Amino acid sequence: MADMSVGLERSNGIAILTIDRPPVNALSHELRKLIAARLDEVARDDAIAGLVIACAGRTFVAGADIEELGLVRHPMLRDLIDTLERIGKPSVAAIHGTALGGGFELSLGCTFRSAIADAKIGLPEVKLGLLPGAGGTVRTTYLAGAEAALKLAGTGDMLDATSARDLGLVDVLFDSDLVAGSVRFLADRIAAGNIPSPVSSRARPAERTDDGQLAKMTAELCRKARSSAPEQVAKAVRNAIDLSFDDAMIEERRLFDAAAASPRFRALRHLFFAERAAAKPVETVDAAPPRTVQSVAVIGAGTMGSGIAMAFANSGFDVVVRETGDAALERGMKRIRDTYDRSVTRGSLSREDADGRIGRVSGTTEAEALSAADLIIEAAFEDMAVKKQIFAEIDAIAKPGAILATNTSYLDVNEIARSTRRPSDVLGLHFFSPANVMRLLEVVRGADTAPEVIATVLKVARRLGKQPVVVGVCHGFVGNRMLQARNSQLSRLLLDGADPADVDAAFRNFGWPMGPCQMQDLAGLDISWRNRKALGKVDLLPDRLCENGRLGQKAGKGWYRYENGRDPKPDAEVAALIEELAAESGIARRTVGEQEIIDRTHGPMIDEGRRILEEGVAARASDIDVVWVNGYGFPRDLGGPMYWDEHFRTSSQ
Ligand code: T1G
Repeated sequence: MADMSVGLERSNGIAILTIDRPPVNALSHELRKLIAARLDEVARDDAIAGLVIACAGRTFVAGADIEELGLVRHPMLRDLIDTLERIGKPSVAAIHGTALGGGFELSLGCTFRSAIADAKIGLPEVKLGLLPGAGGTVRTTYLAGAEAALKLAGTGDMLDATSARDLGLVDVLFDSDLVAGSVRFLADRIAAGNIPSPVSSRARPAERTDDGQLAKMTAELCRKARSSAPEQVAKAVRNAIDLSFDDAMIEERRLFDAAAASPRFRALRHLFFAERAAAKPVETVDAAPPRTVQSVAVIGAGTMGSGIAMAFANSGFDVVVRETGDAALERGMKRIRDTYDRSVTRGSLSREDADGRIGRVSGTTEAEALSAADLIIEAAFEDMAVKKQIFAEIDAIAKPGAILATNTSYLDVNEIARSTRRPSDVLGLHFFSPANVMRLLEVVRGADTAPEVIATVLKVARRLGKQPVVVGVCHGFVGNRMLQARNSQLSRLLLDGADPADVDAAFRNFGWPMGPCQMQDLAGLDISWRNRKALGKVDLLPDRLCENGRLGQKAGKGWYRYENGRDPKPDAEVAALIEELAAESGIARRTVGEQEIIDRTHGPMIDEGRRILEEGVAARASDIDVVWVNGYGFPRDLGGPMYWDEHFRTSSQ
């Protein structure tokens, strides 16, 4: 109890209830009891004409306490909000920070909502496989209509205060003095006698929302989320239109209870806390304060280098991209300009924003330009000799305290660090392509990397909006090492009797966005072909595809053929090649079912994950889950590979 409080002050007949439970005022059972007691005090005090609910700290209530979800502990949030509506006195929720989930629902129990200009509201429950469980779908539909309610609760995205005001979800905005302004606003409305009824008593939206439109929106929401969770939101919104308020609330609660009891919610709750734990690794507990990073240099303007440069420019960093030759530099800078221009054309970025980001990226062929950088990221050719030569060069130029990072996706970071005189300032920052889009960032801790260097790059990762996971050094670190294991039996599966379309269909049915064959065609079969040759390894089937120029989508053919450039079509040539190689290997082909495909790909992947944990390359099984859902598209509803293995994998696997 000591770490939370609910204060109550009085100001000229207006009570100010202040919730204070760091870090985000999450509505735990204990907090709900304290709030209920204060509401009872307000209801019984005739000297109180109105109530402002505010929060201390960095944000208004950011939701129910996710740890407690699914537990029945009275007062339930739904009941607390009903009590708030019935205290018989007008109220204002004064919103700052992010009023999310149960926090925004609490505000909907008030007569009014006020917000500071940079506040946000949201109903992110769908990202946990849930739906709002305390009236959020019903009251939002009453205030803003069905389509707005479905969009807000179906995407789970935050809405800025101005947009919320335009939708009727917020009544008044303040540039400053939120609480004082809210007290004055309420006092004026009371004096004018201009007090609307509680949201639950207001008329439902008049317009008849088109069922077809809601259905179309729902399908699109599910497609984008790669989940059926938005369907529950749509049902609750539909009920808000068709049923009485009370009946709609009963139905919302029924839908919520079912969702909160589901394995999908438990998997997504696991990931919620796993992602936060991964960003706070044990290494940085006693670390010195993070260093300042504002100027960043990227070495290499290829696909990865330009993507990394954009990731930093998107987050307000100044970036200099260094290439050795003018032509390569111009290609990279053009790739950056073209990418932003496409975003403007698509309408996802304003011209002004795009120009601002382009303006933050400069190009050079001069090594000396690197000397001012706080952080230098090498994104050059995936070859140890090249990288060691680059690191020796930048070690001589970089200023003291600069952090030197390699974007290698496989190679030994310790060997690279040893090519410098500052190994404690060297580590790996493994971005995933496209680096300006993919959230995962494997932070590869070298044997000599200083804890404060880890703490510094974690702070940078947060500013980039990346999901960092600190991993140790081994071939392929966590993600790519397990990817190799997952694909280790792919060729043999195909020779045994599956075809590429069977394998990819099994993966899609499992929940992957696409299967390994299509993924390899997309990335280019020549990448792993080059890797195998460098390691002196042979994989007959893909080697033969590459030898026949079937390098993937970019070559118009790989495992599949691509007539119109993108859609994979099974190719008789590949089928014949598989038959031929099977015969050469004396393999009698047979039917290979979906379960066998999953067993023989996911089984080796999990075994490799266990070895990674035993070796300490990953600190936690949940870190491996975070790598896979954020870097490789492992279905979030299954919690990540290690969680899936423990909670979903059937015994036959
Ligand atoms: N419950 C419990 N802990 C929470 C929490 C929550 N709702 N939100 C954050 N935390 C913890 C988090 O684990 C971390 O802990 C610390 O707060 C800082 O979080 C009935 C059922 C608010 C945007 O889904 O989106 O309401 O690691 O690192 O980056 O209908 O936290 O420090 O020990 O993320 O500044 C709905 C979830 C719940 C919002 C802040 N609400 N939170 O981001 O900090 S379900 C949510 C967030 C619900 C009702 C339903 C973010 C944030 P630790 P952080 P941040």
